[in-house]
Amino acid sequence: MISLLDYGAGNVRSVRNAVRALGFDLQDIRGPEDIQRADYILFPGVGNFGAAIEGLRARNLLASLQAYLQADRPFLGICIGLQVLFEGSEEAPGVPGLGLIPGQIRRFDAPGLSVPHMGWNGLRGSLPDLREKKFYFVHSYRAVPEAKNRDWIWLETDYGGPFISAVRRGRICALQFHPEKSGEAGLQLLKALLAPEDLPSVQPLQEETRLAKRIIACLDVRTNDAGDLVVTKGDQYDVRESGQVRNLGKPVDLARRYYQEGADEITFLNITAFRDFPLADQPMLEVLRRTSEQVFVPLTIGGGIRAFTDHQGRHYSALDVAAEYFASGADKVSIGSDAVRTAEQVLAGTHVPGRSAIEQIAQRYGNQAVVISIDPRRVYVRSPEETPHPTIATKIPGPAGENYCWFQCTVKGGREGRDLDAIRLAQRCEQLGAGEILLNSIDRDGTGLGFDLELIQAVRSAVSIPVIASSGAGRMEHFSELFQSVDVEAALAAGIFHRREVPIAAVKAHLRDQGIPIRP
Ligand code: 1PR
Repeated sequence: MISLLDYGAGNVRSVRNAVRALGFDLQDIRGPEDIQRADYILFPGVGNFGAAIEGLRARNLLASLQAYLQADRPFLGICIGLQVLFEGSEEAPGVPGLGLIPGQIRRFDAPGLSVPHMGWNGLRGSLPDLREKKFYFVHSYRAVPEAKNRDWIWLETDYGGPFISAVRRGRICALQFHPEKSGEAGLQLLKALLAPEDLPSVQPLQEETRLAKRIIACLDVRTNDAGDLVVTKGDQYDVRESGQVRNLGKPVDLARRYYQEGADEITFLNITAFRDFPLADQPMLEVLRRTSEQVFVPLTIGGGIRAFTDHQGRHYSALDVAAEYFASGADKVSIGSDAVRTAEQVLAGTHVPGRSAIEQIAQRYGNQAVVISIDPRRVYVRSPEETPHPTIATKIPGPAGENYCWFQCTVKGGREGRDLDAIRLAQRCEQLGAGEILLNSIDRDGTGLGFDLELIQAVRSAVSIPVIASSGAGRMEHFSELFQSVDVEAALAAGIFHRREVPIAAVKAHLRDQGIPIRP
């Protein structure tokens, strides 16, 4: 029996699903007496160090957890569940940690490094059968190996220098990465840790680990004219063919297929949620719940994340909407139209600090949980002086031979262009606390002509958070061309996978042949 310590932040549904899928029984810790009685405590954490400690304090669990750990009773921490074992964190100055392990948690700070460290990386000092495997990390702060914590270090990983990716001593173990989101390799490791007698001994490895480039499968979801929720796919955002919404399959089935084929992440975009209130969309929430029971890689959901007042005058904040998505199994939410509105307010000087969806969700669930989905379209000009927006000199001339363009933000699924460019949108959102950019291109979407490398380079060099390049993949060479020319963290594609033109495994094999790090 595993006792789950849920202090009320983030998505613990995935951990529950993974532990149950492995055949263990789970019970929730509700008070200090449950800690005293526990045989094995599992402490998953996402979000913020300070919130985790405060959550333990508010539930009166701090002292009993410390006593449990001091007595060396079986414990597995995940992510923040590792960090709280240390003395403190730069993320929450002045908030003492549990103090079991000497040292402070520090922010990644190497120059030029994208933060958060998000994606699939290796483990050094690894278990022998995990040698080739990669595991899913998502964090901005990390434990640093030092002489005083050396006897706790189990595994290390490299990202702008080495950091501690797992600690282990006696019966206490904690992982910085998410085994519950790390596919089959993660499930195997989780199983071994929850039944420690099965755990093989450690064989040190010396090689440097590398963060893999992620391949993300995207499912645009909407209700078709018959009222069924279907995966669809547009050409330059037009999803109708002969008047009908294109139906490419059922969302849960497709997500499971992509997981089995090796997708590193799955993204659902509820593409008409800007019209309807997403919490009224119970089938979409059900899709998320059922997917998270079967798919053990990160899930992102976007569409309709904004404040809303329903027919009865009841008000829902964007945080309420996001909370429902997280509770249904999402690891990240993606914000489109509302991010544009917020950035416009920031630029107009009318933004009230702390009020935006980006800030509120990042504050509660952590920056890594907030993705900004940008839907830009090229606007051509003859010279940079023709527009106040930042332009690029382009090698893809416009319809009248123009050699400059800017990237106009759109809202409502590309239906409405705004007086704001993608670069400034990305920068403002990063400042407000977004953790990642999903960069689409209306010009390239569904065309199979390859990614818009000029757009991607322009945004990549304007922000320091991870960037997912999207739209236009038509051949596997488009992925290698992307990663060889722009230092983005991930590539997202839809049509090429839905139409079974190129399997995900073939894209990965091609990238590996080109020397690009991927998760096998
Ligand atoms: O504005 O917060 O409600 O979010 C709406 C979300 O829905 C946004 O993320 C927006 O990108 C998305 N969306 C809205 N309308 C459409 C549409 O297609 N009509 N889909 C749409 C956007 C674009 C990509 C696509 C890639 C790859 N889909 O996600 O999957 O372009 O396609 P490809 O590989 O086939 O070229 P809000």
